[in-house]
Amino acid sequence: MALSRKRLASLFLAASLTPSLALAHAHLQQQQPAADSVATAQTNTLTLTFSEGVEPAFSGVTLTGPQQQKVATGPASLASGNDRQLIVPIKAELSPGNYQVDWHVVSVDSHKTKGSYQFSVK
Ligand SMILES: [Cu+2]
Repeated sequence: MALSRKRLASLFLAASLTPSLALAHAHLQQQQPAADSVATAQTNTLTLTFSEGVEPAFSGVTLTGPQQQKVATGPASLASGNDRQLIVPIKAELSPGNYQVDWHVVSVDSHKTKGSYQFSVK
């Protein structure tokens, strides 16, 4: 049975769309506290917004403080109704100095991405 012209067209469309979908990794678009900003000592949450949905069970951050110490953080979860936004509770008061956030995520298309940014506390 010959494929109809319409069916053939949709197959070509699917084939041409697949590579671009596979390349859609989760890139960090926004973060709170913002990269290179000055946050308050009361900051108790890191919020990271990505370009696509992420899997919280396979995503997380490491927060490193001014004396290169690891700052305790809770498990990452998704913002309600937004699978592109990862929320990480900070379990310690932040002393003044520079902080580095090293993040890693697995996006809903199962690709891994990672990166880092810094902020400081007055
Ligand atoms: Cu991807």
